[in-house]
Amino acid sequence: MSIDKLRSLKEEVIVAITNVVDLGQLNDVRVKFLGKKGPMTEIMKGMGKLSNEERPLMGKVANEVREAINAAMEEKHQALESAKIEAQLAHESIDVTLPSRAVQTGTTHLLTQVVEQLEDLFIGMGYSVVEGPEVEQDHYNFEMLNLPKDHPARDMQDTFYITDEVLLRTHTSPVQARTMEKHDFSTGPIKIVCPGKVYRRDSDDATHSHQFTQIEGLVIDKHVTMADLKGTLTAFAKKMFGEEREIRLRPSFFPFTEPSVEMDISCFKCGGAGCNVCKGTGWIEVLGAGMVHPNVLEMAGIDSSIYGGFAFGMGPDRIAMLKYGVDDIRHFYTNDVRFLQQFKVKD
Ligand code: 2U9
Repeated sequence: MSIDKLRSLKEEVIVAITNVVDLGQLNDVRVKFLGKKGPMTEIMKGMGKLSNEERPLMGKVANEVREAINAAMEEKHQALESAKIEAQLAHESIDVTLPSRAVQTGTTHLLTQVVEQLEDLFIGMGYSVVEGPEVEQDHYNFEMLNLPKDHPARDMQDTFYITDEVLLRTHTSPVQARTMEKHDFSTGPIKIVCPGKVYRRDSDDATHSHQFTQIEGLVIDKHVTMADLKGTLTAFAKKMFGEEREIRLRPSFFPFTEPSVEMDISCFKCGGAGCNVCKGTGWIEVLGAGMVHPNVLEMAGIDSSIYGGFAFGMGPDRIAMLKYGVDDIRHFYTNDVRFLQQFKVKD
């Protein structure tokens, strides 16, 4: 092996290293030229056969060549490693400017929306919201509301009884009865609305559900008149169904109010001319109300010769069905998201 051959071997290896495109090929070059059977090993092995004069120069050049090759190898190795990392980073990079995938969010249930609208409306008129137990005592659900033991509304057919004395409340009125019983008039009048779930034994169909919602109002003070009730209900009708609404009170009967009325609003669809919503009458029934029966006041320990007031009750299910054109009460309780999503509220 001459010095020239050694130098041209170096050139050959450097060119081979330059042309390498990945770490695998670089390793092939290493094995081919520097491996056990490669020319470099041969050269090193052949050193021993050289004369004493030739050996130092050949040894020096061979070391230079080996170092140059090793340096080129190392440089290429690092270049390929960094290229590999660069490629990986480019591949794994995240474009933070891309729009994200839409997250499926829930929405406030339509019934909850309507109950909240009603609460806000009455809070705006100075009422407080009061809630109470759904599992109730017969005493608060019936007895205190002037529904004695033999009253037809207490029929086993209509009420879910748990024991003889405990039941699922059939209306939210027991919440008012409990409030009246513990009220201290030196702190001011009673002015409350009581929303919540109520239960009645019923066969479910498009207009009946064994569990539905109610919101009832109660005002007790000195000098409360039916004119106050009428003004309150007119304000409710206009705020809930439009400023153009008129109301109509028809005589009715409830055991807990006397006199009792039912309230109709002028039809919000046809304005009173007659249509499918008001069934041709021009009027839509929306709630019941009346002046609290003296028996109810006395049973709660309130002197009916000094205090009196009015009460009203309505079904948010019915209000929501009318206002949003829902044709089946069961939609509120079967939780089909296709129904619920139609009433999505914007936050
Ligand atoms: C007390 C005294 C009086 C609440 C009232 C009504 C009339 C009424 C129904 C309408 C449809 C309930 O949702 S509905 O089924 N309610 O017509 N409710 S007066 O009177 C009370 C309540 C509590 C202590």
